[in-house]
Amino acid sequence: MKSGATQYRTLDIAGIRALLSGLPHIAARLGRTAAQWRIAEVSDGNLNNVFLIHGPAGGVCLKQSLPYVRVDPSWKMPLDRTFYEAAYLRDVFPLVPGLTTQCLHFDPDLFVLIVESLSGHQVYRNALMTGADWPRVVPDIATFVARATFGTSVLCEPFERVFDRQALYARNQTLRRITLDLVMDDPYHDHPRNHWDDPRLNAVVADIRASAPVRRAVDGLRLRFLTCPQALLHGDLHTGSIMASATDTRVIDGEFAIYGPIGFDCGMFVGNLVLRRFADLSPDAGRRCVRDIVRFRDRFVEEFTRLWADAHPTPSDTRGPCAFFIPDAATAASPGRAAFMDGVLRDLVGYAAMEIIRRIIGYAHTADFDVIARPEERATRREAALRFAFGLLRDHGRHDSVEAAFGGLAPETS
Ligand code: SR1
Ligand code: MG
Repeated sequence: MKSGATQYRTLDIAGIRALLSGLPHIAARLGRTAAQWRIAEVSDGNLNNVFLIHGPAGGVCLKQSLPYVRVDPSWKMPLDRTFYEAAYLRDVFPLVPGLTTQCLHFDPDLFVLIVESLSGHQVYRNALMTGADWPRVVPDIATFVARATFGTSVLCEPFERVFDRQALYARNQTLRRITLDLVMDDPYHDHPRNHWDDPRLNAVVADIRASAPVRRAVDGLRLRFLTCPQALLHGDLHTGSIMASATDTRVIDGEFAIYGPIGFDCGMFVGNLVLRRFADLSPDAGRRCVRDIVRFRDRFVEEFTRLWADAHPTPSDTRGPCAFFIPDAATAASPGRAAFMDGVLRDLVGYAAMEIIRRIIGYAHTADFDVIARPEERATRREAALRFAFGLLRDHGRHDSVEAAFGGLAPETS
């Protein structure tokens, strides 16, 4: 990555106006003169400053890395995360053009990323918390994961191109380290970054930490996270990384992009659907959650399998994709492909469980449970989510299907 980091300064509203005035393609998109642009800070995530800029002709979204964690300035951090987000957008946008945003500009000195702005969208977590039930979002996310991962893997591309890309994202070590520590390590022992406000959770936390099968599962998933570069991942695909409306879905915030196991992206998303289910007091929350997880699995497998069926092996000297496990011509069956997909879904279950646990007892919680007014109810719901995730990890690898792992979240109907 090239950078003149000495020119870095954190931009305020005047600085943004000046920067954008000097970018003709952005200024044209906004329209008229800089004095007419409305600039509002909308920083919401843990790491960066984010601004929306609107002019008479249109809008853009500007994101700037800070030299520290936005929500904890004492936690210093290099600036390169917007570089990786820009790279991720450039790599996956052609694969999923309607399901993410286009990178319009990246400034390697200021670590500023500019993307198209969205209108009429909400953060999907917030939409779910206020009762939205939009049928497009879950299949859209499944399509996004299938296309973005398949298209950046050796199942689709010559290994030379994939390995060059792996080498670039291998440098995104700061954010991989955060995921490794915050998701896969801290919650499983005492660490000052962990926190939970209700002692009623202490017993289940102790049970999780004392369990040998959980330890084995976590160690296995941690190792796969570091040693299985199957495809380019979004790396932080929680429901706050999705902007949605009833008719449109966009994945944002790809700064955690790395090569890793495909089931990691699937598990992050599914884990957040499960968090929502435990925080949702409405009677059909369980049924909706299982419906959505099954919808996600069905669409993901369908799309990934379709893409794989269309990939054709090429002679090795022409450097085409490596489409392994060609289906049997007579039966169309490919046990090798089925085993690969089973492995992805096994990973999904494990990483979903780890996401649930870290969002309740680790550093970065989600807002889902905060709206439950009574502290006892909040604690009961969080404890139930932790017990559920505990079971997923304790039995990891022994679920025959996604239904076997998550079906218990829906109440029995007679
Ligand atoms: C210090 S960053 C904490 C969390 O925020 C991001 O959104 C990721 O989820 C990360 O784990
Ligand atoms: Mg984020």
